Amino acid sequence: MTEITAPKSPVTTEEFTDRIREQLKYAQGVTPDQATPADVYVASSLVVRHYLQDAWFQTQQDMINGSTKAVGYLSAEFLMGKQLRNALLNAGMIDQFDAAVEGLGFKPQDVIDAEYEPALGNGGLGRLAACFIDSLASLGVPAFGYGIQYRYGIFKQEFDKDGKQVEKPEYWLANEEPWGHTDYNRSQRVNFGGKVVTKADGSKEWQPEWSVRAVPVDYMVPGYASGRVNTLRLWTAKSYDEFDLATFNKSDYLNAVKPKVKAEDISKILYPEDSTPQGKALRLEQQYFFVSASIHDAIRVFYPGQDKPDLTTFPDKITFQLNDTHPVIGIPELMRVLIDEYGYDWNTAWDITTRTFNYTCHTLLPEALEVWPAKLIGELLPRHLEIIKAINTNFLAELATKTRDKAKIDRMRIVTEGENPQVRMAYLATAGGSHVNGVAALHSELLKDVTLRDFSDIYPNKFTNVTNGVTPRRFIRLANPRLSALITEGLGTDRWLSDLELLKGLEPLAKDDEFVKKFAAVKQANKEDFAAYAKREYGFELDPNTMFNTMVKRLHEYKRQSLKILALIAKYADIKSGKVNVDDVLPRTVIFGAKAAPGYYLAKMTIQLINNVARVVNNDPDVKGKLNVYFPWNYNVRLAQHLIPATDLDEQISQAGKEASGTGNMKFALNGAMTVGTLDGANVEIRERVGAENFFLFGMTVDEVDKLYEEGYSPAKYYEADPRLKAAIDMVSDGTFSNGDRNTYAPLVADWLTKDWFMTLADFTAYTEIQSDIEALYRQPLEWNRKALLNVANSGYFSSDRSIQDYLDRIWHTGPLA
Ligand code: 26M
Repeated sequence: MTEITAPKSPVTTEEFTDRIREQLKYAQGVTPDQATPADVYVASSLVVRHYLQDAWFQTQQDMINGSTKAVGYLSAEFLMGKQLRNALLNAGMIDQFDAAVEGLGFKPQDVIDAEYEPALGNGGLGRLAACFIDSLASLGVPAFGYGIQYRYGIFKQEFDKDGKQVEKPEYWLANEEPWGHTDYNRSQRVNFGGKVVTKADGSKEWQPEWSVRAVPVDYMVPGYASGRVNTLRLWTAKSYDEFDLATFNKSDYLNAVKPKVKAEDISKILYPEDSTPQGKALRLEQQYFFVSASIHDAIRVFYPGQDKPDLTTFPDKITFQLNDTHPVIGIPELMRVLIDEYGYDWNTAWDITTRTFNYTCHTLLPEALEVWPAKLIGELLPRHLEIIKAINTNFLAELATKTRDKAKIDRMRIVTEGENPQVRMAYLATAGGSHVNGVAALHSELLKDVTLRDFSDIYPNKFTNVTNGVTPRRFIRLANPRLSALITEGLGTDRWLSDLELLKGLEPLAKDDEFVKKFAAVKQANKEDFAAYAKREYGFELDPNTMFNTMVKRLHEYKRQSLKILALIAKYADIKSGKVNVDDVLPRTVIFGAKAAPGYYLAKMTIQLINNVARVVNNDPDVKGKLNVYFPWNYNVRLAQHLIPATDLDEQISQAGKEASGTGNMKFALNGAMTVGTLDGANVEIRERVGAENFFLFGMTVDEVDKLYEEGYSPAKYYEADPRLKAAIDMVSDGTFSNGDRNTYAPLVADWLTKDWFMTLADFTAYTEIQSDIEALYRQPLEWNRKALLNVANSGYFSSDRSIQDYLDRIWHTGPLA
């Protein structure tokens, strides 16, 4: 008997059908005959919202009236992915939806696909925020996600005829968007610029120069089987000019409407840089915009109608998690609100503030740590600069009571000295909050020992780890229904969807050849599905009887897509030179997905190289179809959901000590892919859990990387030492992948041979050597699948439900609503 714990549908198929008809008629204004899949999508979404509405009200009421502290997850990005099917799953209405739309003459998949994916994030950090709010709601914890409703999400990626990346605006709101509920009555004024004056009583008054109206757009966040619906509140910027125009009757019409453009620019576009902050004023405006609105919103929510609320209880009402440094301006903002708007003294305000905020760091790259010129902050937020300076002064004084090491104190300054003082946001976050966490065990250690060493020396108890996780609802149940059914069959229950450690129960089944064969059949069917999808969407011809080998993530030097493509070129060169007999080559299909920041020259050149390797290799008859390279453009959540379940081998090959965690690695392991990877980020923990014998490890460790760096790294040495590496690089230089032009990739080649910051060349030999282990195992399908199944069985830890439980226990100290 299989135990089914999935939520029960609140509707029958007949009711669902009637409701869709009703929405088609009254909201869409079409008959079922006239309706398009997009109409049915909107109508169905409105029906789902309808059934979630009471739970949404109830959750908000219980939160406001109860005494359970809420979580405010402050994040500049929420990479949600499509909403409809997720909401249907969490509300228990998938079957009724499928039957209803089929009854109306539509294919459920067409209706699902009609939704435009909100791509309001760059990559890992934004997707993590989306997984976390899903888990918070599923655990029944009262929570708000607070962010920005960008009008343009991460750019839409295309490739031109030369294989170069072209960025197109992603105007995701071009069609009706049924999920967001704009609430004009709960807007907030956010001020900028101007000056600070000292009043007669010595208190400070900020006299801003201009303001923007922050209007919340609310999204339901339904928990899985929890009966709870939380809120994702994304702010959109509106101008106050309509007010001003109406009031002042300006005579110069064109000038009167001009500022409107500027105000509404604030929430216009998501910055596509995710590693090297550009220090642009508009980005700081975005950060302050959403954080200021969110703080005021929380005060409004938790102290309704109170003129003089007792804000010393604020940290008992809500805890704010800072998703990286992007919302850190919230620390001086809460100080300002408490002191200037509510009249608290500095020490009380500081106590409230430090008890309210916690900070998650997501990087180890020094160049990725956000730093703002004090001058810029002063121009945009003069009062905040004063407060930051005062925080810095107090902090340095406190440090002087804790250490006599003057050099150390100096290194820890929040505001640097000199002609162009800078504000270090990571330091401000560490000083201004209760806890700092990294996102995987290794990362948190390196944070303590390297990046924030001085801080962890003096405040060791502030530092903790919370290893990332991913939601099993979207990334197993929705993405991989076949595997989900098999897991439920194997475990005899579907409870794993809310308690993923239950996957451990699959471990004994890895000894059962019949079960392993079923598992293999699931993978094979997923590969066939993906081949059909790739054909439909991209025109690719993938052979599902080859190994599907995937590398999907942002394009970055440290992630080392170069290593993958060089190894592939080396294999191609082996075939071309006759060094290996093509008939002995294990057939592989290598699939890349990656966006490069528009200004990241080497990353964009790497994309161009991959596309041209694909063009040459796929069309070379000498290869006899043994090597295939595909680069589906515009990698996004939807493509991830199709590709991950179909992957045999996943690449996690960053230089050790550079990838904070990775979350793709978890999604692949949970979907029964094997991983080839370095000892970096969460790979370390994945390998510990699934077993070293079920993970393809290669490459230098963090210590070996450090040592080689200290000795003086010279990439050319490795080029000379490994003839296969030399052959691969020479092939890039000699025009094989650029129609004979030897200049096309010259900058990339020069970088490899003279700089190679992330030691791709040093790890090349080890990476190519591990390939024979991989191929030997793949030639034994039963053994391969046994190991892949053990990956699934032992990856339950990587549920974002577990991550959230760790945050609750170690940092937030709150829990589900009573
Ligand atoms: C900063 C300033 C200005 C404009 C943009 C940014 C910015 C945006 C996104 C900086 C970094 C951003 O994302 C970084 C990121 O995605 N980091 C990844 O976070 C994941 C979740 O913790 C980890 O798994 C990855 O290892 C880490 O690279």
